[in-house]
Amino acid sequence: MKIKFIIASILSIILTTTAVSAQTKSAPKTESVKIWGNCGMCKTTIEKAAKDAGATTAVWNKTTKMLKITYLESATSNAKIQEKIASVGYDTKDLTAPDAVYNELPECCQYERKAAKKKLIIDQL
Ligand SMILES: [Cu+2]
Repeated sequence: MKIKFIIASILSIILTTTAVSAQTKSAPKTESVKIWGNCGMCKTTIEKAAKDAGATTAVWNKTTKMLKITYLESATSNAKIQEKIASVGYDTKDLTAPDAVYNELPECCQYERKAAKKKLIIDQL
């Protein structure tokens, strides 16, 4: 009787541990990444691009320029999401959007670019 109880206890511990580790593996990852942009329209485009790249949630803050993303590692990655955002015209922490795409953005969305900022610093030296 006692042995049965011990076996049952051990089994339930193993099952719980397995369930927890499986949950950790499939748990969504939350990260913040800087995306250059201007206005509410930029916000819509950036968030849509992130979701198109597989993010489950994407919220861009116009003031801080930080994009908060959650995603499943089995579905996408931070790099893939940044690639998609850069491809629609927005500079990201690791990537610079193609000039041709940036130039096609509506006038209100022509934000001060990451590269332009760097150049400005060099010009001032
Ligand atoms: Cu905009």
